[in-house]
Amino acid sequence: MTKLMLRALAGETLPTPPIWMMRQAGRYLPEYRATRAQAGDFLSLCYNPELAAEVTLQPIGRYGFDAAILFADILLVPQALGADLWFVTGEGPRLSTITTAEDMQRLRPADAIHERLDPIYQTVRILSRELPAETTLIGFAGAPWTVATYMIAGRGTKDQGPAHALKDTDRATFTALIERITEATILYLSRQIEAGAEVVKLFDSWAGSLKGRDFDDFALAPAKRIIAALKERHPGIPVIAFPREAGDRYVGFGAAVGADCVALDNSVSAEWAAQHVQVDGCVQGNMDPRHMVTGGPELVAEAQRITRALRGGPHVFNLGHGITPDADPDNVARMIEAVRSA
Ligand code: 1CP
Repeated sequence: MTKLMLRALAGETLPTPPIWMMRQAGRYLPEYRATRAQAGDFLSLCYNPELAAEVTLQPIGRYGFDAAILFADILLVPQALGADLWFVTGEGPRLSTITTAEDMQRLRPADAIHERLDPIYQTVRILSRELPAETTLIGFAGAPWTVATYMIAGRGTKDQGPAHALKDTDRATFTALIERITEATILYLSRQIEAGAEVVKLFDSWAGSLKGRDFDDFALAPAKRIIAALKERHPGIPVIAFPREAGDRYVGFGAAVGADCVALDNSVSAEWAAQHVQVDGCVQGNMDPRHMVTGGPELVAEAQRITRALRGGPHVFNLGHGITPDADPDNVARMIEAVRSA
C-alpha cells in the first residue's frame, strides 16, 4: 500500500487528502522549545542529527501527520557556501552580505557544501529509519531567488529591495550568485534523496516580488533546472514547488518547471486554484495560518471549505505559510479532525 502522500503526488484524487503543515516542528510546540533549549540554540539544533530528528518526529507522534519535513533551514546552504550566519533572538537571521564580484569570489564552489552539510544528511538517514511506515519524508531547500535575497541583504527583508537593486545594477554578479545557489541546491537535494528523502520541496518564499521576465528568469528557470537535474539523477522523485505569492503566475507553473505538485499560499482562493492550477495536477495548501491562532468554528469551516473545494483532484492539505509561534497546539488537532471529516 503506497503512502497517502505519495499517492496524491502521483496525481491520484483521494477521498481524504494527506495532511502536513509548514513549520510543523516549531516554537508553538512546548516539546520543540525544550529540545531547542537542550541543543543550545537554533543552529546547534539543525546540526545535531539526533536532536534534529527528534524535533522532526515530535509533530508526527503528537498528531499523526501524513508527512514529516526534515528539520533544517534554507539558510544552511549559504553558510555551507561560506557566508557567515547567525540568529539574533527575537529578530531573525543575519548573514555576511554578497554585493560585489569580489564577494562572489570569496564564496566556496558548489561541490564544497557537503563538508558542512553532512549532519543534515545524517538527520535524513535517522528519519528514514525511524518514521512510521505510513509517513512520507520530505527533504527541502530554498529556491535560488529566495536564498539570494537573504545572501544579498544579509537578513530578511519586506520587499527584497537589496536583491532587486543588485539584479538591476550588476546583472553579472547577481546571475553568478543565482547560478552558484542553483548548482549547490541540486547537489544538496540529491544527497538528501540518497539519504532517504522521498519527496523534495523547493521554497521560493519571495517569488511574489519577481514580476514579468524577472519571474521567468529567476523563479521559473532555476526551478526548472533544479527539478530536471534531480529527476535525471533520481527518476521518479516527486517535487513540490512553492512559488509563494506568485498570484496569476501560479497558472501553468507546475507544468513549466516540471513539478509534481504546486504549493499554494493563502492569497489565492482554493476555488480559484481548483479551476486554474489543479487542472494541471496536484496542489498543496492553503489555509491561512492565523486560524491556528484564532481557532473556533471559523477554523473548522475554513479547513472543510478548502478540502471540499480541492476534492475534485489531487490535493495535499497544508497551510498557506508556516504555523506561527503563537498558535494553539490544540487547534492543529482540530484542523486535522475537520479535514478528515469534511
Ligand atoms: O527560533 C527558532 O526555533 C527558529 C525558528 C525557525 C524554524 C523552526 C527558523 C528560523 N527556521 C525553522 C525551521 C525551518 N525553516 C524549516 C523546518 C521544517 C518545518 O517546516 O517544520 C523549514 C522548511 C524552513 C524554511 C525556511 N527558513 C524558509 C522558507 C519557508 C518560509 O517560511 O517562507 C525561510 C524563508 C527560512 C528563513 C528563516 N529561518 C528562520 C526564520 C525565522 C526565517 C525567516 C526569516 C525572515 O525572513 O525574517
